[in-house]
Amino acid sequence: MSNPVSLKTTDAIAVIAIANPPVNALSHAVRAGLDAAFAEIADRKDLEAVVLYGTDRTFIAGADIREFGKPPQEPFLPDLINRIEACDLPVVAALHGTALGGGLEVAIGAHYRVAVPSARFGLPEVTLGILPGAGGTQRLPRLAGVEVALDLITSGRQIGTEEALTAGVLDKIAETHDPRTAGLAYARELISEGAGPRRTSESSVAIGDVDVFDETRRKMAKKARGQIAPQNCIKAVEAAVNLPFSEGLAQERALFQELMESDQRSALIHAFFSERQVAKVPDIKGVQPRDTDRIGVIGGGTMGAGIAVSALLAGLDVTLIERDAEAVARAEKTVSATLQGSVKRGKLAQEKYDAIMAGTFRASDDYASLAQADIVIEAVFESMEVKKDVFTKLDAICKPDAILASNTSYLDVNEIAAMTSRPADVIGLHFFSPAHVMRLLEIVVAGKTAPEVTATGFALAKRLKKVAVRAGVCDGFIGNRILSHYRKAGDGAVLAGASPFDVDRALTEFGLAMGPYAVSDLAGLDIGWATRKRLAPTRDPRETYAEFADRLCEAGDFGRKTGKGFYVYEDGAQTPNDAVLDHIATERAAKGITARDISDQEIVDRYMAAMVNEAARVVEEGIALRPLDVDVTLLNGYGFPRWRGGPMHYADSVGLDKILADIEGFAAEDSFLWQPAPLLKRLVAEGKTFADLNAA
Ligand code: TC6
Repeated sequence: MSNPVSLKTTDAIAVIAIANPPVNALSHAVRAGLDAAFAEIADRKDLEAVVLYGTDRTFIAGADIREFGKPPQEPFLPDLINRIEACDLPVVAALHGTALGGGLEVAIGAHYRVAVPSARFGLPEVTLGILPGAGGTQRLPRLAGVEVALDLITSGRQIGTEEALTAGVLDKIAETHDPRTAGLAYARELISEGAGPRRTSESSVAIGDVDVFDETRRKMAKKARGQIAPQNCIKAVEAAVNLPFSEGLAQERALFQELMESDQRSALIHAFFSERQVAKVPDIKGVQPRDTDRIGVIGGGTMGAGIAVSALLAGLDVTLIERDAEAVARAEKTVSATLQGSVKRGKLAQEKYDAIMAGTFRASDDYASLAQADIVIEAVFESMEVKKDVFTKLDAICKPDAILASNTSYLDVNEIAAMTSRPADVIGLHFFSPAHVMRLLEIVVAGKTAPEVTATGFALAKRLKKVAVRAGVCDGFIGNRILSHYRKAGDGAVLAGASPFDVDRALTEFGLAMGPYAVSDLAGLDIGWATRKRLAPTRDPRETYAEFADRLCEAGDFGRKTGKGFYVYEDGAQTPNDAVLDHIATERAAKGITARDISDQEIVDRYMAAMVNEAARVVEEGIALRPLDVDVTLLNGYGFPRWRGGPMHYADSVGLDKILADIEGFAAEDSFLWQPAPLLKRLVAEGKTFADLNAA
């Protein structure tokens, strides 16, 4: 393999270029190339400075994550960075694109940093379950102070050039957009000033408030509940304050190694790669998407307005349709208020907001204004009759190659497509509420959807900065279908003896963002009730139907929106609604169930076994392409803890044989709910994992 690192000389300046596409990750070859380049520089007498830059689209986006878990190969990154810092000539890192993780650590191991105006910086290791283990936790506090270092290292957030300059991470923002030109100009300036090496490791650490460590520990214990990486990050920065540099480095190494060996690290890296893998869909490989510049949205409720805002924030032209002038005015108000919220949070410039409201956004009650739309997304009431009416109108009005999409979360997209004269142009685009915030988009491919239309769905998702997952048609697609199954397992645990509050507690302790009953309250209990009523005629008589949620609905208690559901919402507080326990006791008596103690572990085991079992069916039926597509869906739309990697990764980590044994055990109580999925049985029999299917 050719050397990805080249060394050339220009005006007594050694110019080192890194060319390891796509993101110049610090693979073994890059580390070896850099090591050799600095060894050569140390032997030469004709040089006055060194410039280090990345070719193509970025500086260095970090260590090569694909090498994690493999036997480490010398030169190790911390040693390489020490060698760069030890160089006797001034070393300039010239930055563009994203200098992330090990890439930023290389940059702060250099003596000076210049960046093109659009460059971005960050230490995202914590999001992968590790810490900046190549001196980053020791050098950043010395450069930028403890507060800034703790913030950047524990959040993993990226900053731009202005913030980096203020923080002391950067010395200069170049006027040029070419990193090599910027680096050479700065090196010449340093040479003319007679500037020598400036080693960060030799400077002291500035600390403003000594309580900052405890405060950050408390903050992260709440914000990153259950995660070990943020806590180790804090300990490492603390070592920068309390220990000399070399001892701090050793401490950083030990804390880094501990994280490298953790399950959380492998789960988070699985999530990282899976989120990129989901876009690799075989039937659209190489297929050109259609235009998505002009979007139509039908319906200005929470979902429709959220979709409109998401598209507007991505710079697209949006026409929103509502049924009459009054509804149009209401929708306009919702969109405007949401966008203003983005302005307030600094996510949208005021001028951009003004431009959107004056030009790229319009609301109307006239379907004819959608005649030129490239794609129309319907987000009206979840009723087949209403949807059919909308699609019939769209079919008559939209231009020939326009894509007609439904945001339905359960309904049959084939049936919707059949209403039109162009079923190949019809697709499901299932957004999650609030649509301008939630990252997940299920792309529901119906029987006749053309590959070009599916490819356009993925292209649109990319423009909206969403993670798109391909789903097949079934009741609830990937996410909601699995959800309805594990919700039944939650209800089963309640009928057997747990309370809904026990279930919520056990699952939030496991790491879910919210427990299932608190989520139902948030979504509105009437939504699930409507679905249950819709499915009642087709319900299998062998199914144990839990009725206690229906009792709440019958009393008009729909959750947060009515102030009462599984919980009571009063004066900003959420407390258990004891009436629920009476309903449950009555139901148990009617069903002849004697309540028993259910441990938190059993609640988690039931919930996870049900989730994994239905997910296995979803994969086997081709509703999800691979187990990883299920993981990405649950991680981005259903609050599953990222540091557990998704249900399928979790199942692999505890062992599929354990999941199967749990299912078989629970079947003694309810043999209808707990039928093992054939795929799960087969994998266990063959000694295989879901990861094996991902790799196939
Ligand atoms: C670290 O540095 C630790 C240091 C301490 C050591 C002691 N390695 O995201 P994209 C691949 S930890 C290997 O689609 P974008 C990615 O899988 C690291 N591969 O592009 C994809 O491959 P595919 C800290 C990587 O323009 C392709 O590159 N750094 C790496 O939307 C394109 O990626 C990070 O956490 C990597 N480090 O975004 C940064 N990075 O085409 C992680 C990317 O085969 N990376 N790939 O699917 C990112 O955040 C983004 O990739 C990006 C570019 C912002 C650099």
